[in-house]
Amino acid sequence: MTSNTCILIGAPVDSGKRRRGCLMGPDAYRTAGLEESLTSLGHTVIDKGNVFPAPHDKDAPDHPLHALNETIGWTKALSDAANDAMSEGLPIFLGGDHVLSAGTVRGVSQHAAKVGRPQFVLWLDAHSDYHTPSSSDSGNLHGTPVAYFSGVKGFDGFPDVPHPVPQENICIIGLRSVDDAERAALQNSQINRHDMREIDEHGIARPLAAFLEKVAAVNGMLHVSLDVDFLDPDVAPAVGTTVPGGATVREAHLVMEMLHDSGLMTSMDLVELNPFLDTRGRTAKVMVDLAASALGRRIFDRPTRSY
Ligand code: 6HN
Ligand code: MN
Ligand code: MN
Ligand code: MN
Repeated sequence: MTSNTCILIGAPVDSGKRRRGCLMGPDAYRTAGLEESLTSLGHTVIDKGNVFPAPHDKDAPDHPLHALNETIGWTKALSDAANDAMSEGLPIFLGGDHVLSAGTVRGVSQHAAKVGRPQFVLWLDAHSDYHTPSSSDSGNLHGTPVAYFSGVKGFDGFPDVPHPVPQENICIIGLRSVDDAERAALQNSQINRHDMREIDEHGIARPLAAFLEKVAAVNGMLHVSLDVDFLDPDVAPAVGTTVPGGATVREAHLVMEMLHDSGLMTSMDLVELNPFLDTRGRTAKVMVDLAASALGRRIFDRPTRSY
C-alpha cells in the first residue's frame, strides 16, 4: 500500500446553521483516535491543530442569512489552509458543519489549477447543498457550498471563485432530501446525482465506479466530502439534519474502499458531526473507521475487479 502524509486540519465551523455543536467535531475525531488509526495503516500523520476564521464584521442577529460574516471569515481562512496543505500531503479537514467545504474546495481547486490538473468533487450527503443565499428557505449556509464552489453567482461578500469546479466534475451520492429550488437548479445542471432509490435498485458501486473512471481518465484530483447524514441516522445519530433511509455502514465502507483502491482521492472533508448529539462517541467512531477505509484499511487483499 502506498503511504501518504495525512495532514489533519481542524475546522470547528459552527456558523452554517443555527443548531450548535459542530465546533466540537475536530476534538471528537481526535478523541476517537483518527491519528492513531491512520498511523497504524503506515501513513505519516501531521495534526496541524485548528484553523480560525479570518477577521470579519460582526453578524447582525436579525439577518436572514445566519452568521454570514463569520462564514465568509471561515471560507477565506479554510481556502488558504487547504491550498497550503495540498503541497504537503493529503489534507483531511475535521469539521465543523458543511459550509466549511466552501473554503476547502475553493482552496484545493486553486492548487489543482496551479499544478494543471482538473478538480473533481465526490459529495456524499442526504442533501445536495446546492442553494444560493437567495434560494435558501432556512438561511442556513451549510445548504449552499456546492453552488458556491461550482461558480454559481449570488454569494455577495464571499471571496470570488477563480477556479470553479465544473458541474460535470461533481458527483453527489446519497440524495434523499432536496429542496424545490435545488431540484430545479440541479435538473438544469450537468452535476452527476444519485439518489437513494438508485442505490437501492442498482447498488452503490455502479455510480461510484463510473465517476471514478471519469476522474482517472483525465488524471483528475479528487476531493471527497463526507457528510455524517449520508449515513442512516440509526447508525450515525450525531447530526442535526437526520434523514431516514440513508446509506448503511457497509455501503459507506464500500465507497471508501473503492476510493482507496482507485488511488484517486487527494483531499477529504469529514463534516456535520455534532458530538453534542452523539451516543457514547459512536458516530465519531463510525466516521473515523470510514476515513481509515478510505486510507487503506481492508479486511482481505483481493484482486482488482471492475463493475
Ligand atoms: N447539509 N436543504 C436544507 C437547507 O436548510 O438548506 C438542509 C441543508 C443541509 C446541509 O447537508 O450540510
Ligand atoms: Mn451537507
Ligand atoms: Mn446533509
Ligand atoms: Mn435547502
